[in-house]
Amino acid sequence: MNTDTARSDDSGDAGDGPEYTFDDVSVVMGTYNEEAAIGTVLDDIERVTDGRAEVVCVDGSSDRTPEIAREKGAQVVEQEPQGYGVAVREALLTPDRPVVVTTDCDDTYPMDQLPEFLDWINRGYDVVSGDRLYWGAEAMPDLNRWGNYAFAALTSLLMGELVHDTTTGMRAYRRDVIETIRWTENTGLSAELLIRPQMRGYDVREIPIEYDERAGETKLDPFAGGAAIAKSIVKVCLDER
Ligand SMILES: Nc1nc2c(ncn2[C@@H]2O[C@H](COP(=O)(O)OP(=O)(O)O)[C@@H](O)[C@H]2O)c(=O)[nH]1
Ligand SMILES: [Mg+2]
Repeated sequence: MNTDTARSDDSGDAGDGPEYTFDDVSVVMGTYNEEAAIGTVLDDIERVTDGRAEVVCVDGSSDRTPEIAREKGAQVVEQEPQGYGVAVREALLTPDRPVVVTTDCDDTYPMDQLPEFLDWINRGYDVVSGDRLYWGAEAMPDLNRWGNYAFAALTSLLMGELVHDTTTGMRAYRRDVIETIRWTENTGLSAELLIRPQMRGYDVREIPIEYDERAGETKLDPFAGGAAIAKSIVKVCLDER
């Protein structure tokens, strides 16, 4: 995996694949009572992609989140709330555009960096992963930040390769990566979505991203969720060996 921006083989484009634009991109997310954030998140995507990226929300809300999403032009797939990974897996598999970007619907992730994610896909990468910890993630609660450092260390140890942020919610994927691999995890899906492609030899790249304070309440219990993620990391790494 590679995070430095000055690698010589990154300078040109990949040459072979097509050059994707936002007409080829779906931005997808699970949404669960995100009334406080969804308007801003969808407006940001619209502004940054000139309204060209398609948006898919897999929604389990009991508040006005799905109405707001539809008003703003997103495709809403209704689903009983069953956890992060169940929603995000459905969200990843719903669109058919060649590039899929995941985000949380909580206004923490920088939609302004969508062009950078697309750029790295166009340079030939299969997975582009937003590294929240690179700039320190001061807006993240301390417990989450230390947990995320620990998850990255555990993953690096088990994979035998350095990874800086295993549990980030903002990534771009080529569609064939999503469709080729069978996904098994729920709370740990974000880690699985990085580990399996990396251990199967896909070209994975981390890029530094900004991380903002959350709008609205977190849907993840830090202790139960953290334990589930650690378990997924161990299971998936052993599985891929
Ligand atoms: N549809 C659906 N979305 C969910 C569920 N659990 C979490 N989400 C969404 O997944 C994203 C990540 O959850 P979040 O609370 O931000 O987790 P955190 O970033 O770890 O604090 C958010 O957009 C949530 O609304 C669920 O059970 N169903
Ligand atoms: Mg979040």
